[in-house]
Amino acid sequence: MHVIDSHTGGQPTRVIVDGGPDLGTGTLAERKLRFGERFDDYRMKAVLEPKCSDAMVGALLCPPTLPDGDCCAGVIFFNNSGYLDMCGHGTIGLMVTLGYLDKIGLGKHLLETTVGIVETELLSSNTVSVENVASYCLKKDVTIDVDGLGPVAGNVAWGGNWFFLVEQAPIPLNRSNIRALSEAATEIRRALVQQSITGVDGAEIDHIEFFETPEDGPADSRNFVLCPGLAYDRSPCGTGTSAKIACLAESGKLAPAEEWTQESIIGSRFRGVYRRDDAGRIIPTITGEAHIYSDTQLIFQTGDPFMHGIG
Ligand code: PYC
Repeated sequence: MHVIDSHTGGQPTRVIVDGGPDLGTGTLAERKLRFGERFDDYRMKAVLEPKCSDAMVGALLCPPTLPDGDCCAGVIFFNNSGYLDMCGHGTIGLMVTLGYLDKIGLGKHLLETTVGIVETELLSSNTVSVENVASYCLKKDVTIDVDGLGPVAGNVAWGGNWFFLVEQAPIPLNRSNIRALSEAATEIRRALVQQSITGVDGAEIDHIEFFETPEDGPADSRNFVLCPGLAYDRSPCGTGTSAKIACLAESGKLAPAEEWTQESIIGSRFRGVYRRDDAGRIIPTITGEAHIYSDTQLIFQTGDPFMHGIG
């Protein structure tokens, strides 16, 4: 399997360039289902230990399917626990990787994801902006009872994945608290399930996001995001920043085209802005940097007991 690894503000992306599964035809959402049902061993081989860390997000390149699309590619994102709909840092990593491979040049490129087409722009060999899918706040000021934390208030929002956004982080957002933050976020996720608080159509809220206002520096906000496989996002999380921008926009705290700088728990940054489309929906654009660090052939030796990863 030929893979190219990059990181976007510290958060890794592994693009399968060759040797991935043939998912056949149908919409990308149908192919994502088929990936999970029939070819999940490819996901495990690509992103589980011992070949990878838990933070890795995989990106399977697929031929685009939408009839009117002038898309340069289709993509299905996945991680250590399953499949993602959209991934902001992963899109930035993917576009930098396609540039590195000379498959695209500087400029605008449409990319098909399982939740729709996103417009990307390769601004330099390492900088990408992503105009994400329409984002919105579904439920405002929801209070849940959380074991060990008591009542926690937050917003449920969509930014390409489902998020529970907690303005008042239960613990200060610094690197020495990453384990405690992960545990607190895991309890919140569990409480959301127990208290039947979901996204649209009962979708599980599988990303938990805490915020803090930095005392100094250029960022408007620092965040900590727990991903579905319980790894934390080293980047400021593109879909999480989109969900945050949607909440700010809906509460009148951010105007169209006004810039929002989101910083991650490790200090990497995304710049975000939004526009309203003809239907009045919030369309965020996230800009960040990715760097390639490996162009690798993964080897699966006969007899390797952990060929499919440590599941
Ligand atoms: O950047 O959207 C993102 C993301 C989702 C999960 C990890 N990163």
